[in-house]
Amino acid sequence: MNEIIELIFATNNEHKVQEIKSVLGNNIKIKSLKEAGIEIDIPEPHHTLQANASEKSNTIHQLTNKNCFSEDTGLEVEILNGEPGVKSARYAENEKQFKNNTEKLLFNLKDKTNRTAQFRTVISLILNNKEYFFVGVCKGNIIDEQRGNSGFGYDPVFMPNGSNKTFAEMPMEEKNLYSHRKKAMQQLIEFLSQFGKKSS
Ligand code: ITT
Repeated sequence: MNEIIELIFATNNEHKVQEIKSVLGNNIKIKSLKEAGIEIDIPEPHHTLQANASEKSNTIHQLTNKNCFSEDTGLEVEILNGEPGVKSARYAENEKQFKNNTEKLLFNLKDKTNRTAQFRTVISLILNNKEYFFVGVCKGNIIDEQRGNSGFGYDPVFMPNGSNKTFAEMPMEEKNLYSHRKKAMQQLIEFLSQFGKKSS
């Protein structure tokens, strides 16, 4: 891929923006919604990560007519039948009992021995008016307390397989060695590099 591809990243989550920017090569330039001057809260009304990712990228594409992508991520906990999953961002919404999503998760896993979980990221890319999907998974376990201050969301309770640290105890470069988001993004980068070769 020789030419630089510019993409709008349809997210309002600054942590995601930082993580995605940390894995890009020189040939892809990304603008967050904020950097593109777009103020919008895109609803996520669907029952799958793929449909929500598609909603976000299509909304921004219709608004800008530019190449763009979005991602939707869920934490899928085995013993909770895949919850919080697609509801990860809103898990503790309207529940006064919990300070945040992570507290509710720890409560629901109290006394449970099966702590198996995975993060799953689905990216929707709209390039030259066509949509493409990429998926990245990171398997691990939910520990029984919060550890670390880095990252965001459920990072303080998620320990990826192969490490004895939670994501929140890792600098971003270390999280990237395991991360669902990085894996999905790597596929997008590879796709764009092949796309660049075909179109040149
Ligand atoms: P956008 O829709 O604007 O991209 P969001 O924060 O609403 O941002 P999601 O709908 O994908 O993002 O919500 C997923 C939630 O799952 C998110 O709010 C976090 O709480 C959590 N989450 C996603 N990726 C995570 C990660 O890498 N580590 C920890 N928690 C994560």
